[in-house]
Amino acid sequence: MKDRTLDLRAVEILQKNDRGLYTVPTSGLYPYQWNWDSAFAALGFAEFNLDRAWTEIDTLFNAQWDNGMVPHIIFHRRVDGYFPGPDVWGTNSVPASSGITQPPVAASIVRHIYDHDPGIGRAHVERLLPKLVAWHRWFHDYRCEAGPCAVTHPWESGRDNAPDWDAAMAAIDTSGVGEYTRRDTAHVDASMRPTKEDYDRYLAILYFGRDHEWDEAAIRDRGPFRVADPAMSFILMRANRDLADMLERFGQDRAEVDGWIAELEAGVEDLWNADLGAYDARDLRTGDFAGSLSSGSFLSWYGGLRDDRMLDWYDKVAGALPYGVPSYYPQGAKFNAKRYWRGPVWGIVNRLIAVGLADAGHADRAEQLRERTAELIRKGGFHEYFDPEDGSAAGGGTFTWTAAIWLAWAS
Ligand code: 9WN
Repeated sequence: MKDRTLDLRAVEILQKNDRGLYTVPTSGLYPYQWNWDSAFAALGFAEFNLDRAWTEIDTLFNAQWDNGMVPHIIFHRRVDGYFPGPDVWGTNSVPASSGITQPPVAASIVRHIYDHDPGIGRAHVERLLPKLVAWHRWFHDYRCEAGPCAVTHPWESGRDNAPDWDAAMAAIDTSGVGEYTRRDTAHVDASMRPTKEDYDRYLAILYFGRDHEWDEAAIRDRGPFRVADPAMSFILMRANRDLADMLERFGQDRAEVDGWIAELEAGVEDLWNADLGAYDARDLRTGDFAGSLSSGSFLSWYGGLRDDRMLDWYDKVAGALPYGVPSYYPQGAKFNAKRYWRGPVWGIVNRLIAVGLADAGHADRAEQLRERTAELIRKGGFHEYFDPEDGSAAGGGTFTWTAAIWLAWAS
């Protein structure tokens, strides 16, 4: 049933987080433009202001690097309160930005928004298509290389402290990191955030990129962290399908993108962990599986795979707790209901999983996931994420992407 009060509140949150040409995830904790947050913001804006939705995407792609990379944070103007800020990244880009990327949900959202009103969207899509192709080509050159898609920093995955990265993170040398002051724990309780050891390693990996002047070949070949990620692979696979579809509709050649889809389809087979019976992250430096069943594994349907190998696990994980798909499986030893990506449930991930489930013919499960997500928001408001055991709200408040998925999907 539609809830007019919550609809209005969601619109109000998007407007409050709107900085004119881009939207912050939430003021205070995240005062800049983040890549996949921004794409989700556009999804939400499209429900009531299509022009503003296109502006969001246009601003994001105006920050694209010459090599095709679209950064994970864009520091349009200096704001106090977030660490690590532009000076720490040292990318010298204009506008200032971080040196890594984030999950490429943008092409799929562009296609979704275009379908709202092709008349309004046509000129935007025409301008965006070459930029999207360049970004995806960058992924295939520097992150996938004819295999599954890897992340070179946990922040790149958007799932910062997921247990998926634990083994690879344990190998990071933090001896050169030195002193620094975190800002996140001034905004939210430290027990909900990554640990100090995590942050030391995040910085050590960042410093490698900065010391190599963000040279992608060096990061690819010698970077300290390189983990193939099912979530990134499936999101890129889906984004490639949506991009190929748009290219075709605009009378352009889709062969290169079709090639990438085929490579990813073959590549994700390397991520099937037969012992776990699931898609699993894999450290490309050692070849070892993480042995971690996270919500990203359930994006195989979203990626477009039509086998149901993940269905038993889905029912076990989604059925274990009352509120949707936890970021790490509750049966796992590392499950923590409050600590960020080690257990809590995220509305945006639920939406991605549900879109895939519906496409693959599992409409009942998709609808149940939507309803459970809506229930979380009705109970706890538009928070960053939620405890999957009792549904309590966690992390930052008045969060852009939670408001956006309410408007575009959950309500
Ligand atoms: C680092 C903004 C971002 C999200 C990520 C989430 C968190 C940043 C942080 O916040 O990451 O990029 O400082 O914790 O993990 O998914 O995009 O909402």
